[in-house]
Amino acid sequence: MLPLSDSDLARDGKVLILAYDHGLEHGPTDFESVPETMDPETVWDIATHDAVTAFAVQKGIAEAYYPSYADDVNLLAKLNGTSNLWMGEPDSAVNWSAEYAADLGASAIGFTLYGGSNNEVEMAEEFRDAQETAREHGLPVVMWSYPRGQGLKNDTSPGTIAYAARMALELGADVAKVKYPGSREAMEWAVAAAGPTKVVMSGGSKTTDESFLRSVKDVIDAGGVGLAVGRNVWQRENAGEMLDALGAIIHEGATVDAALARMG
Ligand code: FBP
Repeated sequence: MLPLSDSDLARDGKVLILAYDHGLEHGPTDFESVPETMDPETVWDIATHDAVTAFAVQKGIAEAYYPSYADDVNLLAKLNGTSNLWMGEPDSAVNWSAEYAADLGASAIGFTLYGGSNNEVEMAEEFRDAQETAREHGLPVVMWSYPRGQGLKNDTSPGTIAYAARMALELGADVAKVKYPGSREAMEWAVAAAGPTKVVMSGGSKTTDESFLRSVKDVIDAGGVGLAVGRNVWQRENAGEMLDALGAIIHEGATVDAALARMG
């Protein structure tokens, strides 16, 4: 396991990943509420915020923009991803190799595993290749650990999220990115299941400022190290203020009320 203190992915052990692979995963519809976010440059600019420790994007967006932002943004190379047009059992194409990401200057790699999918076995084998290559380059590995598929009735139940966190440990991820299981206690279970693998929460669809910040605070109080978030930041007109508030909670240990006060 790679100590996060040796990497750019974390600051003082805490992680705030801004994710922007939604154009692939969900399609341009995610950009409709704040149309400027269709332009990747708008979101790269948001990613330069001090609180952000890494920016997760797919290959094409990394190739086109990272060279201009290399001094200000740590690149998290999201290696696999699939469009919302795909109607089969959950799966995710590997779109670039960890080696290519390292050559491009990535600080970390990200990889989705749909545990419970009929494609879990192939995805785990693809993860093995990516993880071992990342190790050769000293890059931390973040697993988007999302159990889903035919057999799963509830993909955010406490037991499922603890299992997701455990799978990330067993397969060699440094960070498990899991959905919020609904309470601090459930997140504590996931953190315990992950052992030395660090746990971050996945943002989810946009909600109110207060309820989102409360879930983030629960994660930190449960022993998680932070957050990987997309829509709850850049689907807001005041994305910078939301990052101020998230930075207060994640990097400074602020209360939700104190963080909300930062939003003006
Ligand atoms: P959000 O904070 O917007 O949920 O983004 C996190 C993320 O993991 C993205 O990297 C990814 O595009 C999206 O969620 C996938 O979410 P789902 O597969 O649940 O639709």
